[in-house]
Amino acid sequence: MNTAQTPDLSSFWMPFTANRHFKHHPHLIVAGQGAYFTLHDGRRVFDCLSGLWCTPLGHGRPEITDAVRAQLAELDFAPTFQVGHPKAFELASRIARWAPDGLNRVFFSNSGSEAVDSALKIAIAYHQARGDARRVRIIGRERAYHGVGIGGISAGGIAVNRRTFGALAAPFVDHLPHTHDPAQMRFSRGQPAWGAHLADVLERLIALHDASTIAAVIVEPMQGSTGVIVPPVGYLDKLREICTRHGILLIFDEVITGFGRLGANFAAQRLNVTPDMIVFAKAVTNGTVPLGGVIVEQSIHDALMHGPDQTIELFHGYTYSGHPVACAAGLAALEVMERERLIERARDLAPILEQEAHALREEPHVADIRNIGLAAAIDLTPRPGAPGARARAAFEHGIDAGLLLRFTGDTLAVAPPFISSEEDICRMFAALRGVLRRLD
Ligand code: PXG
Repeated sequence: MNTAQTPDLSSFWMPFTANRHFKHHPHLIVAGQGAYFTLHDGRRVFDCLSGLWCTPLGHGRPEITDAVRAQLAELDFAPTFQVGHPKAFELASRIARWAPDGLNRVFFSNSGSEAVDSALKIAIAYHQARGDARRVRIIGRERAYHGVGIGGISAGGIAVNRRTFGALAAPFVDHLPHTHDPAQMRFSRGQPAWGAHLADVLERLIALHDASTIAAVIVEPMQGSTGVIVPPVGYLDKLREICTRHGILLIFDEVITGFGRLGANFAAQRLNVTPDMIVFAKAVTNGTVPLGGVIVEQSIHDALMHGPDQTIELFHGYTYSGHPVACAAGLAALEVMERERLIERARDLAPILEQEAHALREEPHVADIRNIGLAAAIDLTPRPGAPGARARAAFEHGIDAGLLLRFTGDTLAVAPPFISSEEDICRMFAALRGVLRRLD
């Protein structure tokens, strides 16, 4: 790196980062255009994970830049407590049009974590409003990532995210087993055939806790952060059926899958299972301005609209819920996605990604490959006694090979921008093949 231009790195405490390692071996991203980032030393790298699943339209979209600039000039901030501004209503209506039928009320937050907490609160408030105040328990799932709010780490199932903060976690929570069993599904293409029966564990949790204590089940339709764990055929349908039978709300956390990643607006539509709420963030603004939210089925919303009409129905909200600049960015991003038919494009690119990903099967250290939509993960066998070291080495070699890869544990994940060309995707996997061959 060109140290003459390096800023002082000491003050920024970086999130989910090995800070000391980074500060000794920094990689700074200084520009982004299309599907590529430019690093501090001038090298260009392909953005293999669309930022952190945020930028399906690629970087530097002039339509979003123009919309944000115009919004800042016209109305840079306006409160949404007891007053409103048009863009928040327009974006909510647009998101409702993208969502499955019946899910048409939108609560805004600034991040996925806040959106998860909002959804859990809405679930509990809904049952309370119906006189079911005992329904406070939340069922999450092992290996789930629902962000880092107290609700998210409680329902989440990633042990390291919970370990230190156990004392803060919500008390009334239980977890379904995750669905990943390599012995049954190694090298699956798309949804594994095995595993629907794991949804039956929900019946056991209901027998244990009693349905009358359970407010909601929250799952990512495809578990992204933990390495593209694809739902078995029939699994989500079963969860839906069991929840409906027991009056339990089903929440899909679509922070990663929302807005096209699986080749449909939401995973709910791609997988043909309709939840009661959808949590979203990330791609709604193409990652440009923080924004998240919850799309709520109308009757859940309506159940809370009671009492005199001057009553505040839900004691919950953020200063920046429906921030005008975020909403302008969201409207512009969704407009581009519609106009350029980018979700269809993601769907068309998916078989190429599948074929290219699975073609790496015989490469050194590859233990498993999984994919769905425009996302894939490659598990590497860990170096003995050094978990994570091999994937970190792949990340470093990746930069030399022109790839910004995402690694977590010994898993590499790719989820390229929808604007990628077929050639971009083939080049990414060719470079990745070279990276795998260089690993020791
Ligand atoms: N739910 C899900 C399903 C997520 O994937 C969040 C909630 C939290 O969103 P915020 O905006 O609060 O970070 C997420 C975030 C990765 C990666 O490498 C994934 C996320 C964040 C950072 C990295 O897969 N997902």
